[in-house]
This record gives sequence, structure tokens and C-alpha cells, in this order.
Amino acid sequence: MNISIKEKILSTLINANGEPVSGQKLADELQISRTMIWKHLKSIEEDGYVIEAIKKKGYILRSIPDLVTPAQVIPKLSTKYLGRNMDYYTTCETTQVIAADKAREDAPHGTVIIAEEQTAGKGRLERSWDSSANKGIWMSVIIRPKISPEFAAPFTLVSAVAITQAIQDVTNLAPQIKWPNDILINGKKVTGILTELQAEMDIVHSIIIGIGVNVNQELSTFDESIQSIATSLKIETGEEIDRSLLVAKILYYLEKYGDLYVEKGFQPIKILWESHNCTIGKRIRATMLRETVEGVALGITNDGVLELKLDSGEIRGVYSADIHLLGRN
Ligand code: BTX
Repeated sequence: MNISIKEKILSTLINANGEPVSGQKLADELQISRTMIWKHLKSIEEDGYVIEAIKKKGYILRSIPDLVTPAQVIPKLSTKYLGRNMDYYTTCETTQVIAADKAREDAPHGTVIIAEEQTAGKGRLERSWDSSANKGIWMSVIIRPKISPEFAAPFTLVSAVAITQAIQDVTNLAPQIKWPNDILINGKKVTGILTELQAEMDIVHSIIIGIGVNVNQELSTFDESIQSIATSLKIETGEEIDRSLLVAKILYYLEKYGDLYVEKGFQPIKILWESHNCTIGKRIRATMLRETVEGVALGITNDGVLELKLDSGEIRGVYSADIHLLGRN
């Protein structure tokens, strides 16, 4: 586990559940001086934690800011490998590029790069992703499944199912998936997924799953250009959501369904995806790189390809597109 001394001190304070933690004990355990412990505690306070020092007893954590630090996420994890190696940034341009570099440098299977803020968040096809500070979940997950590249694309659908289920668990909302990977609540986008691949012809080196979830934004936090199409969990529930808990839940379901897909194929995921989808049976417009077509979405195939019945009667497989829902068939 990649965890700094500061994070270890913080984890100890969090795990003490309101009981005092002795400075001397911390110093002994971590084999550093009391002065160093004190410096780390000051730095933890600067991050927004409130720590009370009680004479002869030690330090008590009185309040925790809503952050997605490893110290807050890791104790909530119930995964075997996802998120067990976590790199945290208060700000960065995009976690996706950091993850791509780390994947090339042999970062272990399940590594997560997470940031409080992205200044150049990436959407698909060079679009941008609005990633304001301390309000959302902006993370890239590196996985190294032993599969060949043609089996990589469904991981986008696996991720959409995992995130939907996690949001449902934490908020009781019932998000819907618009093929392939938009997660909507009341017709507005709450999540975006960007899946990137590092591979050779016959083997996947890594899949980098970029996940953006709007959590605690007010409508005015969003860039004006997306205020009519975006929503957040706070807007939908009226409540602040614990982001670190949601990160842990997403990683739990992503590991569970990712493993299920690798072991059993797409069929079990397909059933889950269909139960959350809002695309099948609808009349849609699919904008692809070279053309735009309209028709009725019939369903998805065993590879996650969307089958569309065009007005001419022709049935077309859509591999990658932006989908606009036009209403019922
Ligand atoms: P997408 O191409 O499906 O969506 C991008 C489009 O969505 C934008 O053109 C804009 O219209 C709209 N949009 C931008 N920001 C938001 C937002 N916060 N909420 C709702 N709608 C928005 C989706 O691409 C893929 C997004 C992946 C984001 C993650 S965050 C962690 C990782 N790092 C990174 O840079 N990207 C991924």
C-alpha cells in the first residue's frame, strides 16, 4: 500500500473513533520524533481537519472535511485490489494522463489516481469535463485484465453498471444509463466515463477507466454551458453526499462486476445493464464520427454493441456514438 506518514497518522486518528491518540505512541510506531509528529498534525489541520490536543492524553480528531484522500477512502474499502494503491492530488490537469503515465511505468492492477480538482478534465473525443474543486469524484482506475483487446470495450458498460449501483446504494436515487456510458438522473447527466486502452494486437496491457461523478455541486457551480444538461447528487437529493463513501462503493462494484465480466463474459453484465438502461425501445439519433442515423434502439448484443433499427428496416450495429433520445418508439 502506497501511503505516506501523514496519511498513516490521519488513518490512526480516524480509526481511534474519537478516543485520544498519544503523540509518543505515534512517534514510537512511526519511528519519527515528536516534533515531526507535531508538524504532520499541523499539516493535517491545514487540510481542514480539526484536531484537539488534550494534555497527557493525546490528540482527538474532532471533525473531518469532505475529502477523497486515501486516509478517508481506504478504511471504507471492501475490495481485494481496487484502490489498494491510491495516488491522491489536491489539484491536477487530468487524472487520465497521470494514470496513463503510471500504467506505462508498471503501476499495479487496481491502482487509482484521484483528485479533488481537475483543471483540464477530459471527456470523450477531446471534449472537456467540468471538474470543480472538492465537489465531485474525479478518478482514473488502472486495471490489467488478462484479455485480448477486442474484449476491452464492454468495460465501459461494466463501469456504468457499477457506478449506477453505487449511486443507488448511497443515495436511494435510481439513475439510468444512456448507451453506452452516460448516467442520467431525471434526464440530466450526473456521470461521465472515459475508457482508454494500452494494448498490443493480441494483449491488453492496461485499461484506464476515467470516472467523473457530479456529487456536491450546486447548479451555479457548473459552467454555464452545461447548466441545462448536468446535475449532481446533491441537486437531486437536497443533501451533501459523503464522497469518500461513494468512491469506496464505486470501487467495490467495479471490482465485483469487472471480475464477473472477465470470468463469465458479458451476459450477466448485460442483464444488469438492461435493468438500468433508458435507451432500449426508444427512438434515438446516433451521431457517429462519419454519419448520423435515426431509428429505434432494439437492444445490445453480447459484446455491448447497440442494435438500431433504421426507418428503412435495416438493422445497424452502433459501436461508438453520441446518443440523443428522441422519445418513445
Ligand atoms: P463525454 O464526451 O461523454 O461528455 C463530455 C460532455 O459532457 C461535454 O462536452 C459537456 O457537454 C458535458 N459535460 C462536461 N462536464 C460535465 C459535467 N461535469 N457534468 C455533466 N456534463 C458535463 C464523458 O465524456 C467522460 C468524462 C470522464 C471524466 C473523468 S474525470 C476523471 C478522468 N479524468 C479526466 O480528465 N476525465 C476522466
